[in-house]
Amino acid sequence: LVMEKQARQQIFEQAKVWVLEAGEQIRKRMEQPFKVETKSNPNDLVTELDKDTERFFVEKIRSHYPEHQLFGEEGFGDDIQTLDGTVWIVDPIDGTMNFVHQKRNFAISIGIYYDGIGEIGLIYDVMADVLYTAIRGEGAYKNGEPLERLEEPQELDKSILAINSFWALRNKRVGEEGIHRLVEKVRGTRSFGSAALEFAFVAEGIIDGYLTMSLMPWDIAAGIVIVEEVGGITTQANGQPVNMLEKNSILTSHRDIHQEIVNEYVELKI
Ligand code: 2AM
Ligand code: CA
Ligand code: CA
Ligand code: CA
Repeated sequence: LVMEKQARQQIFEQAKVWVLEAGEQIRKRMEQPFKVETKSNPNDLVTELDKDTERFFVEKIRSHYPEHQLFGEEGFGDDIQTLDGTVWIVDPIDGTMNFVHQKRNFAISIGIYYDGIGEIGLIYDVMADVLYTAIRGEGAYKNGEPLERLEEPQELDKSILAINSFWALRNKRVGEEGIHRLVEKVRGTRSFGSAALEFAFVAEGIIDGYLTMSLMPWDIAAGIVIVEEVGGITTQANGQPVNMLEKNSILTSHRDIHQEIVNEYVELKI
């Protein structure tokens, strides 16, 4: 069964209205002081705006689409066991550290899945006021303008790769030697601090790939749909399919460099 097209379009239009409204709220409220707390460790930040933004989506979805579920980072949604039916996978603020320290470079990320298939993706760069969107099979857009498919051939030594600092650490989960060779091989590396925006930038073709060792479903749900719509590929870092109910390592990239990174450079140790 697939999602009915007209219903899907209606859900997309509604989600777009809500994400823009949530973004406007964040921009207003961040001018006042807000409370910052820590979660799993002193660098794992959460603010009252993360929580309130997720609550905003929970309330909207429960009142407009009571049969839909919401799976969100801050836990105000549903306790999801399966991806049956329509599930909104929501990260209310992706890049909370950027939000707190930089007051920019963060996004709202919403993936809408139907029976496990990504149907809709929205990534809203709140301070830049740039909205990346995609509906499965209908292409990807940036502020309503179509994104070009990633059709130009791409080579690894001419690629910019987004990668976070795990490769500089003695990370037990990934072979250092391969990552060192990869960093030497590519034209340059970047680290934006928002997984959702890193996916959006891959889709836009302004970076060629994003490699990271540990992301949750809400970090990637929207991005996967958007990257797929321009012909990019997303898998776990070892090339295995992503599991949208669990933590994953991630490689999302232009088609031409994906297999080479997996085969020649990434050695997962778990
Ligand atoms: P977050 O800001 O929504 O928590 C930072 O490199 C990226 O990794 C962000 O997209 C961030 O999402 C995500 N991330 C996932 N788990 C994290 C954690 N435990 N601590 C910090 N960032 C995390
Ligand atoms: Ca977080
Ligand atoms: Ca996130
Ligand atoms: Ca978040």
